[in-house]
Amino acid sequence: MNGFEMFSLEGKVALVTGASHGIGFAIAEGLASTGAKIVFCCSSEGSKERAMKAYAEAGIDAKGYVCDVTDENAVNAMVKDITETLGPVDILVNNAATIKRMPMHEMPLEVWNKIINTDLTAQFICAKAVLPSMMERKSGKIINLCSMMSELGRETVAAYAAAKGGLKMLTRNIASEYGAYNIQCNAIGPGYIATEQTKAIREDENGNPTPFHHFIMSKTPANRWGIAKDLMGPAIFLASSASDFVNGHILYVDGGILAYLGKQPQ
Ligand code: GCO
Repeated sequence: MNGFEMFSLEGKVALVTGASHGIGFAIAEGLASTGAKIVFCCSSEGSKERAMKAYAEAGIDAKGYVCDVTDENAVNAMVKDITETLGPVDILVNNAATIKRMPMHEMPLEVWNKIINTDLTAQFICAKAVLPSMMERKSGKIINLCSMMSELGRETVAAYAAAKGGLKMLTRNIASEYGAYNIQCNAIGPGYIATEQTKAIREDENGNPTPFHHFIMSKTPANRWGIAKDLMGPAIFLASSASDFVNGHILYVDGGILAYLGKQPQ
């Protein structure tokens, strides 16, 4: 197998959750560019329609579902339909997630539960739905989207950090439990990426950089926010045979944040 063949996803079915926009969309674009058939799901008809347009504009023939990934029956029905129409899922990218920033001592239990459900339990549900067929076929790739918050805490993101830290261990556990079936489960841990999700912490209401923006700059050796496309290469690697002996790894794509103490005050 040469280098190009190693990274090829020709003939593979990739399910990317929450891939109507942002990081999920960029990852789907990356996987499609190396030959994968893209299936995505999102939470409403409206975002599915907008996404279908965006995929068509990018020249990608994607199949979209509206699916609540925290609902096991809905996920199982979607996976069944994908299997019957396109074939079994070869690559699962657990990307869908949510965040709510507020002090923990003010966080209603419902908010905590919603974040844990969406950012941790849904990933269990989706992986569980695709594992039996991957085990039978002795082949499969599961990629979880972790975060800086899988390693570090900060004010206002208690539930998100707890879920993303849990997802890191779920990644290692899936790798441990199913590695013998030639299933690789790894994670991508994006650093601070300029997406809709981070808009509120990047810009004030007039579009000017926030103090948090300057803080992130001082923490990022690359001296810039990431862009969603920075995740494409790492996703292709973890979805392809190039990573067949890489298992339980968290690949941080953070411009160096986790290696750096931070810029000294001038
Ligand atoms: C925050 C959150 C997220 C980040 C991300 C960092 O600091 O508010 O952690 O907004 O996007 O997950 O990896």
